Amino acid sequence: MQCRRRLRGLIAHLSGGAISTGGERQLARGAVGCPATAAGRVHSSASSAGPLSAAQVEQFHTDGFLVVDGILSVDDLRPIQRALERKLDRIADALLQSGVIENPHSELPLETRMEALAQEVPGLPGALHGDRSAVTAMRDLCELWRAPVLLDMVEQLLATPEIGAHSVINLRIRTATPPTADDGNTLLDPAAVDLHRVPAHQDAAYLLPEADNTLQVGIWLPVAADVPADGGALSFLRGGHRFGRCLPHLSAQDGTGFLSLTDDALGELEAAGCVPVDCPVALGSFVLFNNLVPHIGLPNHGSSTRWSVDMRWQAMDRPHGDDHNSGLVQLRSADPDFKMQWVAGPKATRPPEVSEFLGRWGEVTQEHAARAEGEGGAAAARREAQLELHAASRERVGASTSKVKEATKDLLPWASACPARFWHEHEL
Ligand SMILES: O=C(O)CCC(=O)C(=O)O
Repeated sequence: MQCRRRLRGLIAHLSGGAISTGGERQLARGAVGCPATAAGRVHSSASSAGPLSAAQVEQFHTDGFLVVDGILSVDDLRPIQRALERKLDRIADALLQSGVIENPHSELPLETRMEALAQEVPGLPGALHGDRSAVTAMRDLCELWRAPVLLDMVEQLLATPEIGAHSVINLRIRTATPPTADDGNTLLDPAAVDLHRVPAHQDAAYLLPEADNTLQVGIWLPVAADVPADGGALSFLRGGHRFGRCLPHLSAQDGTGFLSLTDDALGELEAAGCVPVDCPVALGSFVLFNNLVPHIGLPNHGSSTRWSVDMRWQAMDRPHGDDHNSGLVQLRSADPDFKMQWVAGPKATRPPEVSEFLGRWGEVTQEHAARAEGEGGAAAARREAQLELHAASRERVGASTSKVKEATKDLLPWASACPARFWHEHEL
């Protein structure tokens, strides 16, 4: 599948409402791809035999992302769909028994059923997304994570057979963007916040700096239905990983808890000629991406929920940077005696100066807040409005999430557990 390139302002895509220090800008038209300015992130483009062609391996390293068709099929995803349906059945039943909902909408398929349930229970998608242990307890997802054909492909990209599964894995349930939400999420209506829309970021920003120079190969795939560009697809800034560093991020300040690249950082990417490329993905296809390539989740203007999974792999001998989940699970090795076990290695150690909530970006956020206040007027008013919205949407959804947690507490883990004790390693 071809990615469709749309030259429109990346800042206009921003959902997180990063504290803006400038007006909206449009990305420059015409330039394609950032120059290779990065030192120290040279990855071999030589590919061992595997499912990707040499051209695809090259494209992944050049662009920072790659849409791949024909390696998985729709049938490969059926077990995951069935597991999600079973899980949702049990959750809806528990919500019904507890009086949280009146209608379990059992007759609907995954995509529209979640839409109907989330109308009544806005905390439901987030509660499912947020429960990583329930995700890694899904046998069928774990099987996909270590599927030999995917590991063959990852081995081509990492140029090593010593492959670990990174602990950042998400089941995302991206309900339709509220019709009243604008692209910047700046309306002062907590119900209009698109809580599942991910602002522009580099994945590395969520981890400790120790992992900035580790190549992590992310995979993002729809698991229920095709994802068209306007159905909550991802958009990548082509070549943005070749800056070779993690650019400054701020708290999105809109109730989502996400991080967002600063306007200055986006300006730097724009000046280097990086352009956004929207990537619609058909069921059975997927996008691979580098942990330093900037990307965002586009709004879901469809009428159904986008169910997707994203997970990551990296070389076992590189820092993973995750201090609050777990470490790596080794999935493959050249050692003939290697026997895969669902046991995660150690967490990274959080340096004392890294704050709990914003990771390493607390200082940048404070600095921007001070700058906005100093500027007074529109910037300060915007910040104030965003903080209010943040608080209101947290309150609204938080109350709903608590009800979901209470009603479903006996269900954990929701799906069949992995063969060994992988999910035991996680903190609930
Ligand atoms: O699924 C989305 O909307 C965002 C995914 C993402 O940003 C990621 O997997 O890093």
